[in-house]
Amino acid sequence: MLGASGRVNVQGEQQQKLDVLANETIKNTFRATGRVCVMASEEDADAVPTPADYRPGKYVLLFDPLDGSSNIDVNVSIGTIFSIHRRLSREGPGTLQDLLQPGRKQVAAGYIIYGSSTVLVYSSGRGVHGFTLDPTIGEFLLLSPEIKTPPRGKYYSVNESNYPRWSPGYRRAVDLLKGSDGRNARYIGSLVADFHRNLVAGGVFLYPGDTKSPQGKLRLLYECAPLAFIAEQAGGAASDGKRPILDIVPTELHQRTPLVIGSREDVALVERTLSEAGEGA
Ligand code: AHM
Ligand code: MG
Repeated sequence: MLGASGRVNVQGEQQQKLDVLANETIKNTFRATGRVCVMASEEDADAVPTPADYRPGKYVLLFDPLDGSSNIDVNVSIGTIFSIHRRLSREGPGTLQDLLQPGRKQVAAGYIIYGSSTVLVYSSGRGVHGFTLDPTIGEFLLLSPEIKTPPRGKYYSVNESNYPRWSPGYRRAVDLLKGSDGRNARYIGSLVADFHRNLVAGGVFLYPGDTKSPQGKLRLLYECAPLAFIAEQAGGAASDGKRPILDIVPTELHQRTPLVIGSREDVALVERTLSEAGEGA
C-alpha cells in the first residue's frame, strides 16, 4: 500500500498507491447506491457519470479521495474530503454542469481524518457534527455535536517556504499573524488535518497564490468549497482573499483558488491586510 503508483494525475502530481485505492473504493461504493448521478475526483481528469447499468440518483458527489498524499508514507494524518450537491439535470447520468455549482449550493459536505483516531465531520447546513469511529463495533459515534470554532484562533498555518513568492499583502498578513497575541505556528501539510485542528482549537490556514501558481495549489470544488461550508457552519469563515469561497462560481472541474480559512476574526484580519495592500476586493 505504500509508495508511488507510477502514474501521474491530471494535476501533474505523482499518484500514490493509496490514492488510487481510495479513489476506486469510493467510486465503486457510490455508483451502486442509487443516490449519485455523477462524481468528480481529484484523481480523475473528467467527470465520472454513473454507468448506464446502475440507477442514477439525484445527488452529485465531488471528493478528494486521499488528501495529504505526501504524508502517506511517513505515517502522518491524511483524510478524505467530500462535497454533495443536488443535481441540476433532470434525468440520466449526471453532467459536467451538475458538478460546476458554487459552494453555497452544497447540500452537505465534510471530511474523514485517518489520524490517532478516525473522525468524521460533516454538515448538512444545520451545524457541524463530529463522529469518532469505534472499531470494536464498527460504528461512528457522535462525540462532538454542534461544533463551533473560536472567533479568534491561537494557530496560524501556512507553508512559509513560499514566502519569497507571495504578494506584499500576503507577506504582511503572515508577518502580522506571526507571534502576535501569543499565536503559534502549526503546519502538517495535510489540508484536512490542518483545517480540523484549527476548527477545534481556533486558527487560520492560508494557501495563497504566488508568482509560480497565481491561484495557489488547492482545488476549489473538492478541497476548498467543502471545508468552507464546514467553516461557515461552525461560525468561521473562508475567503480567497477577496470574497467568500462559497460564492465563487466554478468554470472548471479542477480549478484552483487561493484559500484563507478558519476563525472569523483571523480571516478578516488577512482580508483587511490584503485590502490595505491594494490586493483586496
Ligand atoms: P493532495 O490532495 O495531493 O494531497 O494535495 C493537497 C495538499 C493539502 O493537503 C495540503 O494543504 C497541501 O497539499 C500542502 O502543500 P505544500 O506541500 O505545498 O505545503
Ligand atoms: Mg488534496
